[in-house]
Amino acid sequence: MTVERDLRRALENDEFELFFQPQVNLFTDTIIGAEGLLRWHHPTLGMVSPDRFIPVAEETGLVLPLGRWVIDQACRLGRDWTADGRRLRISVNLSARQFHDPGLVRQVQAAMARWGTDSLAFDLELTESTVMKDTAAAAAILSRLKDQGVRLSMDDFGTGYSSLGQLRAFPFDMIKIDRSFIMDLHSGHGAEAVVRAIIGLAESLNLAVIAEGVETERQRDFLRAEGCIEAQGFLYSKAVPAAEFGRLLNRSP
Ligand code: G
Ligand code: G
Ligand code: MN
Ligand code: NA
Repeated sequence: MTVERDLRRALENDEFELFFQPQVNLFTDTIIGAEGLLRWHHPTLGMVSPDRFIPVAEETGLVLPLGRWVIDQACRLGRDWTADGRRLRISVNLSARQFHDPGLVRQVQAAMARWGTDSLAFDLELTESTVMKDTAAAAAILSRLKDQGVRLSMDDFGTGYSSLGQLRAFPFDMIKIDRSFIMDLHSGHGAEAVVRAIIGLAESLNLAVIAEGVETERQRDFLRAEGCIEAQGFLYSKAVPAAEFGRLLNRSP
């Protein structure tokens, strides 16, 4: 398969780029953070979506060196963006294989020690299925990450099977409401009740909450009315190259 063969060389050839999607305060429109999202500029196929190559990278183990590059890149750029004391949260996605890699904690620690600033909050996004695979091991890794000062977000929340009890047992800081629920708002599928319940759950567990995939003003207005403070989605911005994110940041209130 060409993707697998080409992936092996892509890191050396510098074909990856980390894009950033702004995360904003719904009430002030201030940029409070960004999610790093990988892009692969393939020499002949053009832009290849992570949906296509992350599963292959996961399968082959190439996600480990790739993930190390992502973490280092995110921290390095995060340092640049917070050099003036501006507070910012930079998140990256972790796959299951990366999460269970014994070198993860030290690697994150090294990147933060090398690039960290007092104003930078470095955040890791994990899905429910990643942490539910082996809950005892997951809890141990999560608490070691927390000890390093890493923030932890549960990605795609609402699509998996984690029990509320488990959610409470893990040291997450934030819930990311899956974009399928935001997409279904105002479509007669009852997503309003689900979104309201997740916001209430986050509040009662003392977790931050962010709505993903916000595309319309109507969705934004609903989230504001429900007291959701943070959002991410095409209404604000798609994922953009680092230089462009830097410009958005400079223009942000
Ligand atoms: O931005 P977008 O549509 O292209 O991302 C598609 C999927 O790829 C998302 O589920 C996202 O979490 C995942 N993804 C993007 N970047 C990374 C990354 O750096 N590491 C991992 N493990 N997943 C990523
Ligand atoms: O799985 P994860 O939540 O990490 O993936 C984020 C994905 O969501 C990326 O592929 C990103 O490009 C995509 N995304 C971000 N905002 C929106 C949006 O407003 N609408 C849609 N359809 N996709 C979005
Ligand atoms: Mn994510
Ligand atoms: Na998500």
